[in-house]
Amino acid sequence: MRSEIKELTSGLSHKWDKTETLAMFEKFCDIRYFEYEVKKAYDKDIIHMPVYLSIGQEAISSSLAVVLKKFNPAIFAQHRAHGMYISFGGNLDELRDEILHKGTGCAKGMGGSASIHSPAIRMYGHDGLMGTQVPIGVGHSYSQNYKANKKDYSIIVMGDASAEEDYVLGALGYAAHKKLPILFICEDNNLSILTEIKVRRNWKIVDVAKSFGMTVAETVDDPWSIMSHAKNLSNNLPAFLNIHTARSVWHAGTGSDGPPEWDRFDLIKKDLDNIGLKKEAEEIENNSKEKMEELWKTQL
Ligand SMILES: Cc1ncc(C[n+]2csc(CCOP(=O)(O)OP(=O)(O)O)c2C)c(N)n1
Ligand SMILES: [Mg+2]
Repeated sequence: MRSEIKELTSGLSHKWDKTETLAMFEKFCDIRYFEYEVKKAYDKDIIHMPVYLSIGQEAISSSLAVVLKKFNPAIFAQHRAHGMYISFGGNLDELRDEILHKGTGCAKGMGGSASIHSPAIRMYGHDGLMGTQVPIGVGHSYSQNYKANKKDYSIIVMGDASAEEDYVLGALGYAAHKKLPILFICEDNNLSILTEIKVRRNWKIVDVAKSFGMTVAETVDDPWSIMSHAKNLSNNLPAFLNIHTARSVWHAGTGSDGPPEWDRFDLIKKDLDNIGLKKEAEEIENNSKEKMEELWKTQL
């Protein structure tokens, strides 16, 4: 079970600009259909390293990109990072090739699914140790911002388990102390591989970030809520946003233990229908599916 969630949808969809809403949905579809193709390739034994899929969690990166891409932020994500790369405009051929370990991949085929790296979009690949992207990203931000009047934004993404690492907590404190322009995101799927939060800790990461003096917020992965929070928090950095989400597949690989507690894809489509965007949404989804099938066609 995921952590206790009271409201699955925010009711904010009708308040958002329709162009931004559709841009978010397009990114969401691109991640989902890209990863369905990864699943096909993995299940055919074409990929010989672990893959870390974001299926179920796509609303996080797709919503953040719509609101924050304009800042051209440096991005430090962790092992589950295809979504951030796709949402922030990473080259899709290079992502496919990285997952296939080809020299034409975005990390020259040496990182694989867990280390998606692209200087072109200011995204720095993960090294495999949970949470290290947090102190590294904070150090990067300090190096970019220590001179007066300089503002170079960063987004640092961690999982709910990585948030427990001691070096993450120290880095959060330092970022708060130095008032660095960083938005910290916790993709809270309630799981460390298979272990739920309730057996790992009895404290909340937002309480820790708040105690350091950061602005904090917590939400479920409704995209309109994420976009609203990201917009507000980006005026008040450093800030920490914890997002409850539901991963559909195993920690690594493509297996599943049955349907997740909720599938954000279905919930968003209902909202899009309610605000009169059903036709546009269907067209976007079909295009995205075709685009990703075409992208992988020669490899499968
Ligand atoms: C320091 C360290 N300890 C343990 C591991 C093994 N490990 C890899 S991912 C993972 C769980 C990560 O959970 P979370 O940060 O919540 O991200 P999620 O996989 O849920 O997206 C663990 C225990 C590791 N890579 N690094
Ligand atoms: Mg987790």
